[in-house]
Amino acid sequence: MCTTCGCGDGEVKTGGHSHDHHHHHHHHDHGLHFGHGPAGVEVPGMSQERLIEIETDILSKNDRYAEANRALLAARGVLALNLVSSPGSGKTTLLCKTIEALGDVPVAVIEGDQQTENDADRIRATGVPAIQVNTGKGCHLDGHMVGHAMEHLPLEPASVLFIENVGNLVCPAAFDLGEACKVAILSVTEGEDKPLKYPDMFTAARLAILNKIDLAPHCDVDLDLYEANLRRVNPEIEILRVSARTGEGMADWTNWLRGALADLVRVEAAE
Ligand SMILES: Nc1nc2c(ncn2[C@@H]2O[C@H](COP(=O)(O)OP(=O)(O)OP(=O)(O)O)[C@@H](O)[C@H]2O)c(=O)[nH]1
Ligand SMILES: [Mg+2]
Repeated sequence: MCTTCGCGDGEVKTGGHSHDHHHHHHHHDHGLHFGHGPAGVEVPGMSQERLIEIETDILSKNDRYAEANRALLAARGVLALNLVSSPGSGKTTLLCKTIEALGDVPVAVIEGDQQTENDADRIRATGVPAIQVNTGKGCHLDGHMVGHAMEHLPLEPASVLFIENVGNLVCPAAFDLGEACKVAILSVTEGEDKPLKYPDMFTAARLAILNKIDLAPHCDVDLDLYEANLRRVNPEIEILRVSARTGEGMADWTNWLRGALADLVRVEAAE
C-alpha cells in the first residue's frame, strides 16, 4: 500500500462505485465495471470492512483540514481551484499563460510535486507568489499541506488561488483541499480512453480542459471522442479546448475564470 493515502500497489484493483465518503463526487452509473465489493477495492487477505475503515479514517481526517481551508478562503473571498492531471499535461504552462492573460486579477499559486522547486520558480518568474510543496513519496496534496502553504500566501480579496496538484490521475481525485472545484487537464496526446480508465478524476472535476489541441493534427486523435468519453463518466462536466502553446481557446478559459470569480464575489455580497 502507498504509505500516504492507502491507495494500491500492483495487487490492488481500484473500483469506482462505492465512494460515498468522497462527498464532492457526483454519482453516475457509467455503465462500466470496476472493482467489486463495497470498498470498491480488492486486496488479497484484507476484508472489505477493514479497507473501508482505513480509507474512511484517512479521508475524514483530511476533510477536517479541507473544511478549515474552505472557511478561510470564503472569509477572504478567494476562489481556489484544484488543478489535477497526469504528469506533463501542461498545468504549469497553462498557469503561466493564464496569469499573463488575467492581467490585474490577483493570483497566488500552490505547487505540488514529489520533488524540485521547478514549477514554483516558473510561476514566480511571472511575478506571482508561489509556494512549492514537495510531497516526497506522497502522490497527492492533502488538506493539511495546503493549509500550511496558504499561511505563506497573501490571499487577497477577489483573488484566485490555483493549487497545482501532483501529476497523478488517481489519488488527487479523492482528496478535498477546500477548493471551490477541481479542474482536470487532459492533453490530446494522452489517448481518448483516459476518462474511461481513470473515471474518478473526471467525475470529481467540474471542468475539463482538453489541452495541447495544437498537436491534434499530428496525433491522429478524435477530439469529439475525448469529449464523449468525458461526458460518459460525468454528464455534467464542462469542457474547454485549449492550447497553452498557441493561445487558442485561452479566452474561453479566462472568461470561465472571471465568471467563477464574479459568482463567488456575488455570493459573498449576498451573505
Ligand atoms: N504543444 C504543446 N505543448 C504544450 C502545451 N502545454 C504544455 N506543453 C508542453 O508540455 C510539457 C509539459 O508541460 P508542463 O506545463 O510542465 O506540464 P505539467 O502538467 O505542469 O507537468 P507536471 O507538473 O510535471 O505534472 C512542456 O514541454 C510544455 O511546453 C500545449 O498547449 N501545446
Ligand atoms: Mg507542473
